[in-house]
Amino acid sequence: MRDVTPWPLRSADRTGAPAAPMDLSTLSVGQYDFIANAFSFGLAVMVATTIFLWFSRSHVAPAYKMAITISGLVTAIAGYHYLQIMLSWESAFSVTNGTIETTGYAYNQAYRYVDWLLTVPLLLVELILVMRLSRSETVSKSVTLGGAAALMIILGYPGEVAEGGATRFLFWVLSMIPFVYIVYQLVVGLKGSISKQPENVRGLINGAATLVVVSWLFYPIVYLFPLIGLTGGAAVTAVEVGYTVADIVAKAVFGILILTIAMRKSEAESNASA
Ligand SMILES: *C/C=C(C)/C=C/C=C(C)/C=C/C1=C(C)CCCC1(C)C
Repeated sequence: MRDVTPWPLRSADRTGAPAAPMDLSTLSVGQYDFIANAFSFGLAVMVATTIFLWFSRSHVAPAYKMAITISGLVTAIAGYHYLQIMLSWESAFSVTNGTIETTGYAYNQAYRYVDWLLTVPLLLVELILVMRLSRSETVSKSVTLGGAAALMIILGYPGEVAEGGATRFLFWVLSMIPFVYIVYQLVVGLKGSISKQPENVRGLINGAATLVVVSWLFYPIVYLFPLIGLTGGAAVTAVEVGYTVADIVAKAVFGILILTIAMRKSEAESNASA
């Protein structure tokens, strides 16, 4: 019979193969706790940011309310998934008398990917909305950038759950194609639109586009950790904590930056009309 145990729980002795690079059975209690704490911190940040962003909607002009609603929606979706990730992590292990064992329940990587599939296009929409471009430009940029973002996540998943390093690398390469397209659009494609932004926010909008590029760059690098010599518990810790830190920067810090831009533009526009 084919072994259908999801990737993280396959261990060397059950498959007869050498330990997979991200074998969860080699995790120490300390690494398990550290990762659990990182997830808990991620959850707290996402919940707090959602509340803060949604309450701050009243401080921006009507034209920017949708951008703030969506920023809070992104952290709300992420908060929900961090709760699920935390629960899945806890049920995948049992710790007794200072020793750790896998329980047989799979730690579910799909929560992260479903989260990204929803939130990554929305993050780009946040940026596009706060720029307040023409209606047709808003729609076309949202569709092309959002579509490329979704494709990038879909192409990454098969490699994330694959056991072999070769498959992981192949899907890394495929997913990098839409990734490079998005980076190009943010660095070069938005230049014209950014130069038309009011002077007091041009720097901030450039900063937001740069924050997207830099924080998103984390993900394909973290994904490669198991392929560049990190193995076992160290690889699992680097990947899980790495993604969590990147999520906090890309969603919460970015959301606050979008709010700041929206507040400045609202203020400038009300001064101009007064
Ligand atoms: C809030 C979550 C965010 C901003 C997630 C972003 C994720 C990426 C930019 C992922 C990119 C990947 C590649 C470019 C190649 C390898 C596979 C991925 C999915 C990790």
